Amino acid sequence: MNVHLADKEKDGGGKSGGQTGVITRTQSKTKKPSLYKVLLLNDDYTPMEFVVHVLERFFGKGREEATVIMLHVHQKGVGVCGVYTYEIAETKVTQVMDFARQHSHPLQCTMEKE
Ligand code: TYC
Repeated sequence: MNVHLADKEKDGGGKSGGQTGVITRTQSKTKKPSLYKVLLLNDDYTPMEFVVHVLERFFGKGREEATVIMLHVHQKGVGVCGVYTYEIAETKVTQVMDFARQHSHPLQCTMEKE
């Protein structure tokens, strides 16, 4: 965003000592990555204990916080498990969907841009 202000020219070398050619960035070109919420959706069939286990296993939650999130989803219909960059969020969604499928539960997990 602000590299133009920070770009400066540097000596390209050569016997004449002319200040030509080489450009050095004095400020690194960093951009904040977009963040994505990973969401769990409620359903009528997935056991509460399974959802708590998912939150512990894939989202690093302790039993207490996992239970709070699970109950929030159960009561409100949807809830946030965590916020990640795109690739991490996508991986979490895939892991949860695969795990739920392996256990024949209809649990749904999705992501949305923050
Ligand atoms: N509603 C489910 C039940 O009563 C529990 C549940 C909670 C399911 C959260 C999914 O994302 C979910 N067994």
